[in-house]
Amino acid sequence: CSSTGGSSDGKKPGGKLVLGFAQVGAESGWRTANTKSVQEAAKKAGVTLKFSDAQQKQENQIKAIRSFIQQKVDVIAFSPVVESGWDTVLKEAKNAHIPVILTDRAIDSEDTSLYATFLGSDFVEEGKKAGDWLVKEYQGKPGEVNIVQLEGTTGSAPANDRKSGFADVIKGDPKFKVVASQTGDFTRAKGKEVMQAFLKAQPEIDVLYAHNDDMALGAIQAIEESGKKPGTDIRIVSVDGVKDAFTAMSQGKINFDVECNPLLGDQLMELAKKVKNGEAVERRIKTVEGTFTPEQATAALPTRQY
Ligand code: GYE
Repeated sequence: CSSTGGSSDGKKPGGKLVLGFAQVGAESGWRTANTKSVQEAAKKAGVTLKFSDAQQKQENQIKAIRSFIQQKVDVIAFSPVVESGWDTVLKEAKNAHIPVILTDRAIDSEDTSLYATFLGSDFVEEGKKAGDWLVKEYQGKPGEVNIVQLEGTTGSAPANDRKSGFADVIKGDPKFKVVASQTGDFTRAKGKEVMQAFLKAQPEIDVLYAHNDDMALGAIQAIEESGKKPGTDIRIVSVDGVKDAFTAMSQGKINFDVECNPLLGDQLMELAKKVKNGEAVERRIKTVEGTFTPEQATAALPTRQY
């Protein structure tokens, strides 16, 4: 790679690190909080952020990454919409000597030299936590437990992993039956629509497992419109831990929420500076997160940031 080092390529205005960030979209409260965190952290760290919103489409993310390569940004970070199909574009980044950081979601590429590090949650663990709660909740109670599942975006790491982590735990007891499972694309509107279909097709639903809070919140509307009580007639376990879900929990409409932390901005800026300087970073950085009962959610609500 040869560079004339001139200012014509628009690189490093004022010597600042230039970070290209290809976001998934604005599909959920979690995502909005994540975007805000990245934008605020960039400002604080003096990083020039080139931000792109892919509207949940992989092709848009690929285009954004190519444009970052063309603009010769210092570092590229992105939260991959789906797990597969990234090798070609990431090889282009590698050939251009631009380090890549995966934030929030992983890819399934076997070539781990295509990215410097992956910062985000352990989604399998989150699915397991949801399953653990369910097993405890129905311990010693006879009878089948009919579960419907609202899956996240098809092919995305959080949908794949939250599904498998949950399945792993509940398979230990045959009374747990997932009677219907479909994607709601992590949005409220889709969550509501798919829950309406579940309610029509399934005579007996005991539990809803939603891969994120926005789908759970959409489903709550569908359940209420059908004349049933969310949280009571149909017990609900969800993932994320956003404010709106905590409000629903304080009203008894969600029974358990597994936390997924969207505030990755500061850590991302730190990592970007390090990889830019060629410093060694850990390959996998997991976010620390907990779980919430309705009591805990109600207590946390006044100070919840997102
Ligand atoms: O749970 C969901 C969002 O990738 C962890 O994406 C993220 C997920 C999050 O749309 O609300």
